[in-house]
Amino acid sequence: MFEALTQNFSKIFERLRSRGRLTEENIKEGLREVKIALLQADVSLPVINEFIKRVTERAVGQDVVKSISPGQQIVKIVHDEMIRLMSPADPKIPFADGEPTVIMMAGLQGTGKTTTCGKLGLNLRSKGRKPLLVAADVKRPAAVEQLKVIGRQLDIPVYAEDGKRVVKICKRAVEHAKKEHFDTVILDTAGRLQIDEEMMDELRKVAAKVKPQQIYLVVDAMIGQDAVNSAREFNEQLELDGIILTKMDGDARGGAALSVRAVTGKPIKFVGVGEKMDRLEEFHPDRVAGRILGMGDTVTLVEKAQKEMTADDAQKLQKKLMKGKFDLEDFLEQMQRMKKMGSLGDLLKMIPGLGSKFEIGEEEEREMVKIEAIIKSMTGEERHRPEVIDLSRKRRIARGSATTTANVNSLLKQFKQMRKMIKQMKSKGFFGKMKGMKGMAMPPGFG
Ligand SMILES: Nc1nc2c(ncn2[C@@H]2O[C@H](COP(=O)(O)OP(=O)(O)OP(=O)(O)O)[C@@H](O)[C@H]2O)c(=O)[nH]1
Ligand SMILES: [Mg+2]
Repeated sequence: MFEALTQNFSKIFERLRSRGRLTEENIKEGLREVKIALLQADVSLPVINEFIKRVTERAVGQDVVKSISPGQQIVKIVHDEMIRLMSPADPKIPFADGEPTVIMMAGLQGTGKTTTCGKLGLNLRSKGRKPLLVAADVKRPAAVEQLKVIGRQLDIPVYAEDGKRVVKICKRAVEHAKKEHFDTVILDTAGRLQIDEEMMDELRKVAAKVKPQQIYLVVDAMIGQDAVNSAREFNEQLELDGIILTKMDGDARGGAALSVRAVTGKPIKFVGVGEKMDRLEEFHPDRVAGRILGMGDTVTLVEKAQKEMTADDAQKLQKKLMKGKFDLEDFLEQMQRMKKMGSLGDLLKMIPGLGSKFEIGEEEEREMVKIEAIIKSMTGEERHRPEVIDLSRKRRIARGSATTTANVNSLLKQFKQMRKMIKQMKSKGFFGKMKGMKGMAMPPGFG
């Protein structure tokens, strides 16, 4: 998510950072570009205008802090304002005491309500709750079946009735939950293509009679501006407690995430990031802002890295990198560290300005297992000086690692590219900038 926006921001900030001093003129120019980037990401205009206004006020009125460049200062202001725009988000669900907590999903057709009921059920069960899913969408017979399939898949019970009276079904579902000791009841309601009176009326009735503790609006992030408009309408008709943004994994431009809180005043609770049942995440504005701006989730990364790597190790590594002495042995060592720290893909995404350029999925993770085997089949000399590896050595290494010479070739090629990249980064002063981050481990590919 947010790839395009992140790329735009990276470019804008690179330009701003490279200026030694910022004048009002180039602040203005930079912010004009910020505005265009936000428009392209489908953020609504009034939200953007307010945003730019606040950033300008803060940027112009601010004293120049000596230790950081004015460009960095602007990045920080934009970052802070972006967090403010999406805050507070509070992913916690206030559970009722001594009776089942009822959560109602509402939203337009096809936004992901039914899927999200399953996802949320799974999420809450992993936190020790005992959820019951309720088929309160009686408009389409297939809708009940869809929820049942999800329930079976997750092993979460589904309450369904044949009748058409939604309020009655929901009420009886809550009674059933009490009797069977379910502590969380999730209502899957019907969607419509457009917001119509009948649907709103039905939702209002359920809200009034069943009194859900939480009403969440499920919003499809892919439909951009329309998502924000429908959220506004729902918000006027129902007492919403929060918003769940779905399909943030697609080519969603992300604008909905930035506007929806400002427009409704309601917090984003969760985001759906895939069709699978475990693809639901809590929404944290600070992390999202960090990702959008390409500043990465530096704090998390540094914390994780510190657990695995002492400052001494980091310094040794950095020295090697600066001297261009990084070899396959170091590469292997880094890779093993990274593995301990979690998925490589997740970590790469956190690297400021770089993550978005490297997509690492399951396949690449498997690839890493291969790489490890290949390096382990090399002699010390080969690891230090890969250029000595000729065809017969390649064959031996391939045999030893149960791979092919093509695999060995591709690793050697990658390593060569990586060395080239390190050189480039060195000449751009990248490592100098990293000095402040002691204990920061560089992932493979970056050192
Ligand atoms: N990629 C992706 N797809 C999603 C996500 N959430 C839901 N979907 C897909 O969106 C489609 C519609 O999801 P449903 O859960 O059936 O939507 P609904 O709101 O219940 O639809 P109606 O009941 O017809 O109003 C399905 O194909 C889901 O797999 C998500 O976070 N990411
Ligand atoms: Mg549905």
